Amino acid sequence: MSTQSFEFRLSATDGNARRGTISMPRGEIRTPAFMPVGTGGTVKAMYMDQVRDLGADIILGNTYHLMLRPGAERVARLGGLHHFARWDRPILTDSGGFQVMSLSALRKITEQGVTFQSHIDGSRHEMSPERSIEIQGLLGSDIQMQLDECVRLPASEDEIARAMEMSLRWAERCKTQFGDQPGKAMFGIVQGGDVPRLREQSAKGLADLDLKGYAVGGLAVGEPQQVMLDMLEVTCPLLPAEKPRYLMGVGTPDDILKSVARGIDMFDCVMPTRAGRHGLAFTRHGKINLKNARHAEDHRPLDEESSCPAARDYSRAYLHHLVRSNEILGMMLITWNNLSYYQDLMAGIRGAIEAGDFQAFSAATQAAWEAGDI
Ligand code: PRF
Repeated sequence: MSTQSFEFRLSATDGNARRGTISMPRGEIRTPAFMPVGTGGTVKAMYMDQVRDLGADIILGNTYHLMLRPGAERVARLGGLHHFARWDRPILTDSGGFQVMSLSALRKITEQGVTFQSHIDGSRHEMSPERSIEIQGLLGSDIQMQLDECVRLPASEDEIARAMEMSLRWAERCKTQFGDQPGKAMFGIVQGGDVPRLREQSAKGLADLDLKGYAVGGLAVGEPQQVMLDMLEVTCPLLPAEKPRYLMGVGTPDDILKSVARGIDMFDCVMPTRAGRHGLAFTRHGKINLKNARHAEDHRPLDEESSCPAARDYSRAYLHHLVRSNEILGMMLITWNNLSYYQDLMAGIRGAIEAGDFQAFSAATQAAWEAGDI
């Protein structure tokens, strides 16, 4: 059932793990959810129908890429991102700041916003918090992210504090710009690096803004996994329990299990799609690097018990051959397998939380990777 408004309902909890549903006009999002990354209006090497059939309820798009090419106003004239890319369910867009810092040249951040040079043609651009929200509106995004500043770790406490405080002020400006849009949502982003005190300050400051959802940013940016998990333990209890929590840009299947255990509801990551284009397959029995010569005459499929044809119907020898020959089909099949694995993992997690045995599910899933029976 879809609704005219944005609603989040928790249906089960197991420890700190949560099973919920976001309802919005374009559809429901079952949480914990994994959002395939569709940076430039495509989940690379996948048809949208396949993405949906694997069980994805929502995909992610990027303000940064789409504003540069084909341009936000052009996407709007073409009917919005949903129509343009043929995906009619919810889309979440990242705000652009993170991609500016990782991809563009000559970037500068001031209180007003970011200025940068395109990584595509060197053209100069400016993006304020207000313009980021305006662009996300032109794209037709259902869940929009505030503009923030993410500091790579390690960094000094002063730098982390300055970026976190500015991100908090930008959250307010984004909230004002976003205004009241009942069927859509604007999420704030917690920053604060690896400093618990700053994470607390950020989470409390954003909670006071009463936003529709909260992301945890600034993690998986160079720190050990344990630091990320510690920061989640500090942050999640300070976020309103009745709002969804999204861990940005994370992660491996192991990161996802451990973050769900600490109260995270939503994830996105290029891992399954990017790894798929580089010959790395995720399976119930661990990762398989199909470039490796040991697969050259292996008749077995990736996983004969998978519901995904890519995992079931093609031999490892054939996939190895495709990868070695740099064939497009190799990227397509392994990406398909990987997103299938991720969506099945999320379905397993949701079922386990409902059944109240998330811990056992998590332990069994990890034990199967480690048995390495591949
Ligand atoms: N902020 C934004 N997008 C992001 C991040 C962030 O901190 C991260 C960090 N893991 C990934 N994507 N806006």
